Amino acid sequence: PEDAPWWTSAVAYQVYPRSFQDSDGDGIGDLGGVLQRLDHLADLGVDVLWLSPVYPSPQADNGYDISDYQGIDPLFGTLQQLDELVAALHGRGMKLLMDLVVNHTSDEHPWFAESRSSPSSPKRDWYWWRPPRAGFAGGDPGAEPTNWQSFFSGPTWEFDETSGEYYLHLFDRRQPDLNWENPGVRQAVYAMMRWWLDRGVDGFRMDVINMISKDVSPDGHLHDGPPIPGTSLGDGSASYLGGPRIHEFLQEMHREVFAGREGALLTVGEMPGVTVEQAVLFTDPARGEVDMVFQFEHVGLDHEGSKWRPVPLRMRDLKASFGRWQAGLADVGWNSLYWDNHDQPRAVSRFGDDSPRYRRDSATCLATLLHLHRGTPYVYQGQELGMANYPFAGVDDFRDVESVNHFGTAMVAGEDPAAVLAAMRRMSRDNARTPVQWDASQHAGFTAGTPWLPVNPDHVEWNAEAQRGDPSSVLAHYRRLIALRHENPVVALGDFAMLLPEHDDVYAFTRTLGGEVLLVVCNVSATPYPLAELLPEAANGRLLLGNLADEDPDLLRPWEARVLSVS
Ligand code: ISL
Repeated sequence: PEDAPWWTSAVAYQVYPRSFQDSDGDGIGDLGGVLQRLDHLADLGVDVLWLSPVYPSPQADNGYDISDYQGIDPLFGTLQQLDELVAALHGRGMKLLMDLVVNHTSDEHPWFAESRSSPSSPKRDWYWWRPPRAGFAGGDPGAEPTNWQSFFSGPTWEFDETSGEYYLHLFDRRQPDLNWENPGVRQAVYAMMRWWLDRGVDGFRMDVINMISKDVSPDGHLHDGPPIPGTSLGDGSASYLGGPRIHEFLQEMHREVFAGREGALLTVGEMPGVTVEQAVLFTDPARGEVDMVFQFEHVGLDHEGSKWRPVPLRMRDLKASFGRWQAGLADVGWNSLYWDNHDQPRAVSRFGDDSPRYRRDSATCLATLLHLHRGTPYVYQGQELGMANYPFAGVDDFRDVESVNHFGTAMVAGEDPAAVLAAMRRMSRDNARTPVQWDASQHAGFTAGTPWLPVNPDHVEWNAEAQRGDPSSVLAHYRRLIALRHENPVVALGDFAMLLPEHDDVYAFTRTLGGEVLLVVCNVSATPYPLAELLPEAANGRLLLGNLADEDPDLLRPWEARVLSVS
């Protein structure tokens, strides 16, 4: 335990700056706002702040479309404020992770402008330009160089009239993919990363980093994917998820950027579709790639094929998935742990029960379940307050490019608008993006102006101010969970063993280190269960942390969670 890296006992907190705190009244959160709210983070006890993008950007995807990697968008503030943030965090013993978005740039990045200007531009090869499919005229349906479907609906190719060629965009058409085959691209990215580290930032959360290597033939050919039923498009993921050179690129980045600075830094690769076998390779310290990855298995269990076809989560599927990740990274590598982020609906609404009766209890139960796993937990802003999904009235209430594009595509395909809206209410990323609820005032203390996305009307009851002094609040429970990880090496490093893998409602496991054993038992339902019958070993346990008052030794109440010392 003494030589375990610092982040094994750390907890990270994600700030989505646009929705965190506005300091200048324009309705959009900013760095000045983050600086004002650092006491909240210090009070929670988190060790790391991951800041979603604040770089200059046309904001087609809320900053995940970057037009200058080495600046701050005036919308969010100044480089000087970023330096102030680094200093203020370091002064409080916290670290700053910047978001690194280098699978693609904005279409307004000067690199892309130059690339687009002419097929003979020296930067032409920095992006993926391809002629129309043989036998098709550019711009015609089906003329795209491959059949791949974009993450944000429609084809991954945009036709450029000027040159008669297409460029690749796995995400929005305003997010052209960089060509990592080109060494000039890679060196430019590494230089930019070194520049941020030299400024004092402590690491990076790397956006869709497992997509940077594409499977391309020596002659430049990219391959069609299997057709997606009901569409004219195909699934290209085999060509870009964990592509042939991904490990080579990450190892090169490590050598060029992190070598000599490793100990103090933290790197986490966001990797949709990553398997546990691949994650072992990505996070094996001996290989020099990244410290941990964000995997997506558990956030894919409650929908079929597409996130827009949600189905209820089955607890045994969650156990099987988390259990495999815990086992797979037990000896080599490391897990990250999360329920939600700026791309996911609110956890209490999705996996818990946000009805008034169980909202607090299910929020604290889910928190306990996650934070007692082995790995580094990430708290998403507002999660520590029990923030819930937003009651969207109609399609005009949505702002997110993914949701807006999806609605448009679904209408063209003749889907039922009411059904499409129902799925969007449950799954839209905008659920996570409403302003943080600081107090009960009109705009929840988020802004003096008009918020860019409305504040959830439930803020009058659910807000930080109301919870701060209340020991039974969701906030206080998060504080205790974070402190427990800091204090107790079993929480940080203990071996994990799943119990009751087939049980529909009770999620239980042990953590063991040396002779010490913790038993964690969480009732993820509104049905009470006889604890002694399910887990006799609980009887002699000493309660370290629970989420409900006055525990009854024999009964595990709805959404009750207990952490017991049983050694
Ligand atoms: O949001 C998703 C679930 O529907 C994913 O498809 C998401 O787009 C994917 O997890 C990648 O996310 C990251 O890259 C995107 C950006 O829109 C997300 O906000 C970011 O977290 C493109 O940069």
